Amino acid sequence: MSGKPKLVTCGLPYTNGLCHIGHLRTYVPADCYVRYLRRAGEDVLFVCGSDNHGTPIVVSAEESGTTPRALSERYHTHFKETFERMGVLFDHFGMTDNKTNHARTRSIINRLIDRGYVYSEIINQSYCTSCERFLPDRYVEGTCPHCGKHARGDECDQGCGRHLEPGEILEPTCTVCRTKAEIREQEHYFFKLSAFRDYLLEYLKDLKGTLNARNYAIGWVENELRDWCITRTLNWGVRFPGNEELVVYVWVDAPIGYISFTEEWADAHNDDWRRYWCGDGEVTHFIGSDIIYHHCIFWPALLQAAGYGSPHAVVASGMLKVEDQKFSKSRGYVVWANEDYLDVGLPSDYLRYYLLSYTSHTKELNFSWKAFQERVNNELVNTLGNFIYRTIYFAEDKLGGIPDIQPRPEITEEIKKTRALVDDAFRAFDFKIAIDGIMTFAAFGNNYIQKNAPWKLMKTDPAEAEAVIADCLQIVKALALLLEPVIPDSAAKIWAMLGYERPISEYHLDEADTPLSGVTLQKAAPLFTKLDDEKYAVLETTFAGRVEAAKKKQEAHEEKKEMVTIDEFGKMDLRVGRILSAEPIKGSKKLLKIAVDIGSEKRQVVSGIAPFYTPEALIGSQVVMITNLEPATIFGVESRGMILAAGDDAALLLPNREVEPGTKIR
Ligand code: B3M
Ligand code: ZN
Repeated sequence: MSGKPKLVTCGLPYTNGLCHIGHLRTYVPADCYVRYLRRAGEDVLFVCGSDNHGTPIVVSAEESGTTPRALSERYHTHFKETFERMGVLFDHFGMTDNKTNHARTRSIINRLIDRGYVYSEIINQSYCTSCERFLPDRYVEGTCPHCGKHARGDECDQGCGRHLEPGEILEPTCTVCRTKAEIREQEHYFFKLSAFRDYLLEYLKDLKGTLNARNYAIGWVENELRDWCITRTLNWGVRFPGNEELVVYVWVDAPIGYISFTEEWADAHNDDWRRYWCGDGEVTHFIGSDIIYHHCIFWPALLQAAGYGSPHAVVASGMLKVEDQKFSKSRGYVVWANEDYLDVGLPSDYLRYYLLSYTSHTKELNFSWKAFQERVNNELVNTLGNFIYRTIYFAEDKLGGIPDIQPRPEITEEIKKTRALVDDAFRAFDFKIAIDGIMTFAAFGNNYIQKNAPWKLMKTDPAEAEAVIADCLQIVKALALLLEPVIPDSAAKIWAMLGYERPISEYHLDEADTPLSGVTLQKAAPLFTKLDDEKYAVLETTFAGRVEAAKKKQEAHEEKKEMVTIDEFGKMDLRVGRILSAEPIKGSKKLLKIAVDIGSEKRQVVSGIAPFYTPEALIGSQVVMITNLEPATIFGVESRGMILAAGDDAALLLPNREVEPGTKIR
């Protein structure tokens, strides 16, 4: 324990999409870490908020016919509520578009300008002549200049993962109207990131957190450090203090949100945010590994330049798979927090347990419903739930409460051993190791009760039965405290069953090996419910349906790609004509040779409508035909055009009133 005030943050969710398992992969461990620190008696503050700026949100708002602010508020509420439902409890959840953040961002930028870390430069930028605007970030698509893969706006998200500066993308296309963009000059402002090379190399050496974050960042800094363009041509965001026509790049005001959310919390709690950001406080950022660059390079340099303290640790979660496939919303390999999970009645603790214990925090996590079912049933229900239920049930039902006996030293020893392992593991962000340790301890409890069989001892040696149950109750108490960071709802239930009236969140982990006293045991109730095969089948079917639907959508999208433009349609010369004559073609049962008056001339075509019309019935009828179809010779007869008909039995298309032959169709 360092005694320093600690601040923990999570990467801010953009307000243009719903909460999914990808978010939870980072937020749940952060919450677990914070809960652990609190159980260990640390002074810790947990803040987050929604990221409201940037082009993706403007584009989404445009698409759904609303304003970026309204869209942001809607998703902001969604995230806030979903996190609460998942037991991810922030002390404060702010919005980057709020006043505090506008003010803090402008103040920091002014500092950077005063200190000479910002310069302006005329740069080439993509410009869409059809939309008549510059194309910042997500408004442009093209080819990554580094790896040649398809890239979107400010990042090569399908290729090398690099950040792309404005104007860098090759073969730029406007994402709104699909017009090829042209390159135009515009004045923008840059942050002198390159001046921080030495500082960053020193800083990164000591950066705490997970090694993936530190090592990637060191590699990038050693390789090359380019200045960052920190302004954008957009009408949504924090106005740039040096030129009010521009806004600040979202990746500047988003991390500054971490500071302004701390400010908002401090204002409401009569505290001083500076003790976290400008004093000896320790800031720990939990993020996804795709934003290591922003948090380990850009952000600490910005803070250093503006005279703030630097983050103490960056914890980056590994990649995510869903049912063995790379996580992908568009391909349906996703689990939506509400729709797929909470709303179908699944308890938040089960998913928390899965996410935290599946693998090491920095490794690839695969979510599958089958593995989920197995782990819930085998580990939560069979090992943990079973032991706790048996212990409390036996004590309450057979012994009438908590025996007045101290736990044996070997039990207290086991608790201390587990506690030490768990302390080390949580502090090292090794959530899986911590949980494995706790579950080993639960299995120890299970063995202990099984081996000693107090139900048998009751007949032969009731005093010994009481001693065994006193030991088991102590194990249950320790398990509740150790598991609170992992499965807080279940831990709270155990705590209440043990008879505590004050919530478990008010207790220190040191309580784990102090005997239960002054509490009255409550009736045992099962903690976890088995996920039966029927329920599993429903979950699996829903998932498969989503993947199928995504595939269909993708196919429809591809078909759409084959659509013709209005210009292409305009190339077809469609006209109304009148049939002058029609006669069978020798050797063919299907074809008729037809002469059509198309105003300017008499045109001969071959048409496959003989099965449906006698020649006599056709003469005099108006038809629609394409007149500039390439000529062809069919059964030795020249055909110059085609009469249009609908369906398999060739219903002829006609104007709904008589028009002059030769009238153009448009
Ligand atoms: N809004 C989301 C992401 O790129 C982005 C995080 C901001 S953290 C300051 O994961
Ligand atoms: Zn355009």
